[in-house]
Amino acid sequence: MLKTKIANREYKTCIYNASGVNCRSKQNLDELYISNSAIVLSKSCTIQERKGNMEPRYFDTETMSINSSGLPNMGYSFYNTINYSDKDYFMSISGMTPNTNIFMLQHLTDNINGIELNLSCPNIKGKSQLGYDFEATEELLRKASEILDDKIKNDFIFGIKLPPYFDELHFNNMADIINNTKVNSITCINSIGNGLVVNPYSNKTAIKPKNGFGGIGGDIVKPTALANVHKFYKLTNCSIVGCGGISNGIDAYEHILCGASAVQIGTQLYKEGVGCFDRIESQLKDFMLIKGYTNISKFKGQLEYL
Ligand code: RRO
Repeated sequence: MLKTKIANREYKTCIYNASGVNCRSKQNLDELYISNSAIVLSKSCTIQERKGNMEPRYFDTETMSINSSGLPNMGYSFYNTINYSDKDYFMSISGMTPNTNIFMLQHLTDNINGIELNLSCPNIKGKSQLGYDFEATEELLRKASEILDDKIKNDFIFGIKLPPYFDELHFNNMADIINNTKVNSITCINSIGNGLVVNPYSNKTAIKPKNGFGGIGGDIVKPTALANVHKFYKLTNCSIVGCGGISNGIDAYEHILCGASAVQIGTQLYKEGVGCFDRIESQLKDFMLIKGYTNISKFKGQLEYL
């Protein structure tokens, strides 16, 4: 019922982890591998191992999360040599410079079935999110397309993870850039960057790094996520992977209705653990039964306007 395709690759279900949650260590990745996650997606990696920002760097409530993890990861070589037999394994790449991204793309092992090039980490002090720099993004995607061209012909997934956009001009400009590259999958959205959560009783910020500023996720980002999913679904030929505000089957349904071929779980996976995949999958199936849909292709992108 939940089978889907991302670019040219087929999957038995359409739900997997958002990069950043439960995917840093080998133990985390193995948990995803044996879970009902459709794909195992790694933590965004840099060439060198990183410990990340100071703690506390994550805080959540019923409706939202804020994080400033600061790209803690085991380093590129670690993620590049992971090998799973009968489940796809994607590597998220988030080099500190365009050149290190290029290097990592040039040296991918054959174990990797796809990448998610992260253009949207909001939490590195002094560094802007690449996805908001249209010229730099265009240049990186052009070079990456050349490097990955042969792999893409063999059904490799060249995915990118975008920050949220909020303006018509930005949706159109980014879609134009993507349409001139070999990108075949777009994950919308990363956390909404540089939010600030405060505690009115203690007068303090909820997290420590960057004076409390961090990426916002959870329920409250769903309208922004759906808007980005739907815009890029309409404006590109890429598969869209929805991410943002999915904690139950109906949230997943809404993302697919707006055009997502698959969805990722971030904040809810952090709160609930890998059991969330089974639960959300069965809730999505239940809702599809009520609606009379036997396959997600029956309603994918079928959003109706008033
Ligand atoms: O590690 C992080 O602080 C982080 C990353 Br790389 C990202 O892409 N999105 C996010 O919310 N946190």
